[in-house]
Amino acid sequence: MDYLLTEEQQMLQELARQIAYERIKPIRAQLDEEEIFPRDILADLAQADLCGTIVPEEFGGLGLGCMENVLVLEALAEGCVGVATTYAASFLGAYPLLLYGSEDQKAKYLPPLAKGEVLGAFALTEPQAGSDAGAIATTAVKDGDFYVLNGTKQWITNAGEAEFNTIIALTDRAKGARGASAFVVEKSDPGISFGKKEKKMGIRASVTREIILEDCRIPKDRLISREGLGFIVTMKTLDNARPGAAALAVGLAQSALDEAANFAKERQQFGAPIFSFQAVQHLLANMATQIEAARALTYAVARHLDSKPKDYTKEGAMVKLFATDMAMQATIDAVQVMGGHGYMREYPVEKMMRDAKILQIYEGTNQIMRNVIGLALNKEYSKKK
Ligand code: COS
Repeated sequence: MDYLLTEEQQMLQELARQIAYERIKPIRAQLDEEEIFPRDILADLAQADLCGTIVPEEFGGLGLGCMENVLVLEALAEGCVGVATTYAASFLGAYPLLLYGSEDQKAKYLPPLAKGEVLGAFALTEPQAGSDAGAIATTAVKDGDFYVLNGTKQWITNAGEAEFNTIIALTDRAKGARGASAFVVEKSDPGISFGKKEKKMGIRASVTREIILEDCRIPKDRLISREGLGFIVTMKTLDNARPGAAALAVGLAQSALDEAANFAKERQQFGAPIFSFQAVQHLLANMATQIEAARALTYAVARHLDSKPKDYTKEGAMVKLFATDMAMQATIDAVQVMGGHGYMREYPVEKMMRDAKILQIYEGTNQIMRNVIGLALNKEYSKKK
């Protein structure tokens, strides 16, 4: 379908696709199998000037919007969601700065990110605070010109690899979520350490670790915005990132459809290619229809965000929910079309099915997405007569 992309958007999409098909796809099985962090591919992305898409030009980026971001993420996910997650998680770490950082903070952290010299990470989740983001227990206590942080962050993408981490911690315990604040903590700061590399079902090229903060002392100018704004910083960060998760889902599902359709053309049963059987065509038809619907919604929400609306929480949740549920089903169906072959690690769709699962979980589970949409609807309809 023609989505009326500008010439610049088409070029960006082509560039990211080229990296996905020429650099990522040939080695994605190895990255998955051996759990290799994709440093070389990140270097290719940096060389192609793709690390600063959403970073403003004055901080060394391309100054592009959500639409361009989703086009790049979709293309990279056609190659490998593990690699694409690594790239996307770096922006997740940067959103608090992009949205709420001071000029000095932006000038310090964004130019090296845009050049691809450093990675970012975003740390909210804790052992006892997952879906219940307001239940975090990590604390940040002011001590003269410093803050001292204590606590443990869990399942943090890029942790240990990222040079800077945006950390959400309580500056006022009594106020709970409303006493949360956001900080930048550097990998080399005293008192920060990282847990072991987690063994995951999918996205195994990406790295997931704990961040352990033990009397981690950071200068007070690492506070993002002001004390007490951490929960809002978090929610807005996630609102901005969720169309990206949807784009990963669309790219992944498209790749699964391509594999299944190409297989169905070649695979002969009952004396004919299995593509000629309606039972198989129906599975492919459902996949293609659902993928196109998710892509259209992803682009529509991205363009909506680029129009700078005041509130986009509902739309961010809707697109994440729809596209990632779609990708789970599409990858299951791709395995089904390919039957025994699909179940074998020799073929890429079993990895795609494993990779799809996390999309329904990270950046807010799809159960939480429904809650968020429900709350927004409740608010909307209670205003209507
Ligand atoms: N944008 C701006 N403000 C928001 C917001 C948003 N998207 N969502 C909530 N807020 C505000 C609320 O308006 C409220 O403000 P007031 O204190 O002024 O009333 C405050 O934040 C607290 O909101 P709420 O009472 O709804 O908080 P809850 O503790 O009930 O949490 C959910 C709500 C479930 C939405 C939140 O915990 C959440 O998003 N959880 C999922 C976390 C997640 O995605 N984790 C993934 C790991 S990070 S990759």
